[in-house]
Amino acid sequence: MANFKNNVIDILNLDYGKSIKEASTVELYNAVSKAAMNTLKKDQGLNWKGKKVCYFSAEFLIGRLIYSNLLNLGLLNQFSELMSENGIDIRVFEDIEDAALGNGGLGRLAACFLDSAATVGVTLNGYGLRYRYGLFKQYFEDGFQKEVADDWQRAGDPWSVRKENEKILIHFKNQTVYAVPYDTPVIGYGANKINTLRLWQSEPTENFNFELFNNQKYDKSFKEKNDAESITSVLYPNDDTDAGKKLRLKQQYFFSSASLQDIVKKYKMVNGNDFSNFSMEYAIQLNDTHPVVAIPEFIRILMEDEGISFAKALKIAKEVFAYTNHTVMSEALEKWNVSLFKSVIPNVYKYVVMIQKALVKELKGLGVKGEEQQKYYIIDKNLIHMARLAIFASHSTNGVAQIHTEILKNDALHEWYEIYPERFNNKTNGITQRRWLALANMELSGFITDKIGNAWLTDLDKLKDLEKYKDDKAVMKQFDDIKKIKKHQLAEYIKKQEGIIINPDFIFDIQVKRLHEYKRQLLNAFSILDIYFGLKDGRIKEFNPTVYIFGAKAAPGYFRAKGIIKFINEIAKMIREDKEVNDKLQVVFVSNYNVSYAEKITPAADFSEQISTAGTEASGTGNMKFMLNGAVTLGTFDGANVEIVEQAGIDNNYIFGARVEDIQEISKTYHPKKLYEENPRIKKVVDTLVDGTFDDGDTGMFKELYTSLLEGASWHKADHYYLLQDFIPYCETKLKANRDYSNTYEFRRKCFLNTANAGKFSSDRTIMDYKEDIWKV
Ligand code: GL9
Repeated sequence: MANFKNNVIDILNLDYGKSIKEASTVELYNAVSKAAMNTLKKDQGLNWKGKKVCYFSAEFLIGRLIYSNLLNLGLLNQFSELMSENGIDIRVFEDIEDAALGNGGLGRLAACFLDSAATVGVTLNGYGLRYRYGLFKQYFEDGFQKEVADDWQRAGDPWSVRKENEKILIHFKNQTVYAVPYDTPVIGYGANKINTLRLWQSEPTENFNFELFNNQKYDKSFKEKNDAESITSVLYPNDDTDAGKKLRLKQQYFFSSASLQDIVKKYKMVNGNDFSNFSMEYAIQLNDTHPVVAIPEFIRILMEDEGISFAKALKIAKEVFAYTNHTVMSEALEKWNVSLFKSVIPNVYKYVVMIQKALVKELKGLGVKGEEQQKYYIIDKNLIHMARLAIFASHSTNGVAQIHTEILKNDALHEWYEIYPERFNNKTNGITQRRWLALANMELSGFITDKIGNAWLTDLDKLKDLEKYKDDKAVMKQFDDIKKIKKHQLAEYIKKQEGIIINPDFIFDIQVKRLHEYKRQLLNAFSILDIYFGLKDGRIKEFNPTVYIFGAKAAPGYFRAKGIIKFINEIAKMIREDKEVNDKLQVVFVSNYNVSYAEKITPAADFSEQISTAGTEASGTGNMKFMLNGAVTLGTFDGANVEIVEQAGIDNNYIFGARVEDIQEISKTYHPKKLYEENPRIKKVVDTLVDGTFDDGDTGMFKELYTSLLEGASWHKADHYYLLQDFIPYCETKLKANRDYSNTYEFRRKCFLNTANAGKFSSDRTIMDYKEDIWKV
């Protein structure tokens, strides 16, 4: 360890013939990473002797690894010293690309789980896809979202090791490819445990066909290579929707099959051909429906390669697999067209049919009558229902927040809960405090450690000890000062990134997350317009200056989401140019919101906007990051907001709007157009979509949003997410919160109590819950 610094110097010298001062950022990055890798003991994760959890996920949104690895290895101080000795800012690696191998919450959760499992000592290895290009990079052109490819390996990938000898053949109907593993060590805090993230890359079985090449058939010989590489070429940029594409199914099968073959091979090396012990050695957690094809593939492998009977293979599968549901959006519960499925993996389809037959037999045994059976069918009307397959052929189905699990049980998956109540359980999401507090907010983290010691780093419930300072004005002042620092830093960063100057003395009211109708960024936009008009016409007299900050990527094919981005950018421009209000109101939509941007944004928030329609956001995890960093939640009773308020107190947050039960009632007679016609405030903001206030460049986007609210479309009824229903309560709550901010001490005390009560939302706790209830490690 002591020679870590020298090691960096040696590597730079050997690899590039340069000193630290001469090295480029990329060279320095590679040298520091390599030196850190050299301090590791051999990775234990994949070859661990006890029970191993395999976390199958199509997405791991790990972000930047260098700082978190240095922290967990205890090398951050040496690194900082080395940089300051050479006059280099420790933030130098902020120019290095994030590894954005995920879309949003679901992929980020997987990354937090890796950190937490290694820290709490659970052997959990991640299995996924090594995409050549991660989630697209976003920029704005005249307020419209544009996308460019994310070449995340541009500076190299010094944290992974290619395991050439462990590559595996994957067979599709008309194609065979290699899955080549790249292993990234996952270092627990204190480096006591090192697990592995194994990502598979698709490659041709022969680099190119020499015979064809010699026959001058260049095209065909290169086609084989391209077809193979295309499987892991790009992450699907869809959030919560079913891409339904052949390539997506290929990706899912590719990594599921590779991971299973790998696991079975390792199992046999230790246990021989006796599979009766398999579920004692392995637990496989399926992160959403994306890897559910692993279940029939597992049964196929046991039957075809190991000669095990179907009944026995299904029994083992049920013991080994567990499924996590992350959303109730019906578009997101994947269903594969039978003919498409058969055109890609006909050999696996056979086993889906067998599972379907076993299901029908079991339903009969349970007394489910003929006509009631169909709603359970795994294969139904030419579609394969992946969630149904997962629930039937596993022992556990979990939701990701209390309210979400209740909705699964009582509504979305009610029929399954009726026959298998014991399979359903809740595992409220969490976030790793190492990344989201220790690294993202060193100022607050130093303050906390100064007050209560540093045990919170591995035991977040310790934050509760902060409560004893809640009436100490001097301590609240320190806490307030830290928020000021973080706001200044963010303002600096936004100036650098976006070229926009925001006032750090304003309230920072922030909504960052994927752009989706159900998350209701449009409702936030409307409320800002309402405030704008209220300030102009004198209706609003008491108002603390506020900057409303947005960050969000829209799926490239999601027309409405892109319309909402353009709309918010138009509002931002109008307000910026209006001298009458721009000393009180600002709006900024930051570009390319990603994990690293979130690390800067989260600590600077006063208000955290969590305003999804009740019953739509399964959990949310951004809400937890804001809470931990001392923001109050302005939100609905949805997802984990419910538990946040339960922990921190309803008086320390701002909750508004219809609840799940209310929505169920309201939906029966909902008439948004009536609300629009009867309430002039609603009418005024909605009309800006069509009355020429804003320009959508003749795309028809704004008109389409207007129609979606008042008339609906073939696929959704009018105002499907109840924006107009919640509009007035939202605006009133927002204005009340704004006024409350005037009492700095009282307001910061609320923020402080949020931090002090965030213990539950550590992903360390979540992992322990999975371990005890599901994995039984
Ligand atoms: C999501 C849910 O929408 C979130 O509410 C939840 O917090 C996370 C993690 O459980 O999972 N499901 C889902 O498909 N996404 C989620 O964020 N979407 C993306 O990851 C883009």
